[in-house]
Amino acid sequence: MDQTYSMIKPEIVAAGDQKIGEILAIIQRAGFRIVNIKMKQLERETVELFYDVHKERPFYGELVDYICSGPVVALHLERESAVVKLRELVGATNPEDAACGTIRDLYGKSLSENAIHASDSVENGLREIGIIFG
Ligand code: FUP
Repeated sequence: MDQTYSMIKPEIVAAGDQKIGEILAIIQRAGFRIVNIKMKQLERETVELFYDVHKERPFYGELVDYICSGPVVALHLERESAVVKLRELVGATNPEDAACGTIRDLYGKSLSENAIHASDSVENGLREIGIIFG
């Protein structure tokens, strides 16, 4: 079994419980086990550390502001090939490019407000689980 980290982003959480429930159902139907879950307003320092790899990118400041703009739903997930399978389920970074039926296709609004995060490697997943869940 592999571990991965996912995070339902603020614009979805702000839209209310129904969308959160729908996204959790998609994840569960795809065979993921929820090891840990919490809805939380993240501290700025936590988000800066979380997105450290993007520190030099032009969108870093806006990305941190956005993730700090309201509570997120943090998810520690487990499944065989969890990282690859979750990224398939989530779709491309830009919802406009996301395959039909993926979470970003169904729920994403724009490149920056793209509904959900999914770790891009097993190593980063463990790092992100550590940052968010301790
Ligand atoms: P992903 O792995 O699909 O989440 O994408 P990245 O790690 O490349 O980017 C992380 C987040 O930064 C994305 F979810 C959205 C945001 N982003 C922008 O706002 N602008 C960009 O040009 C690229 C990414």
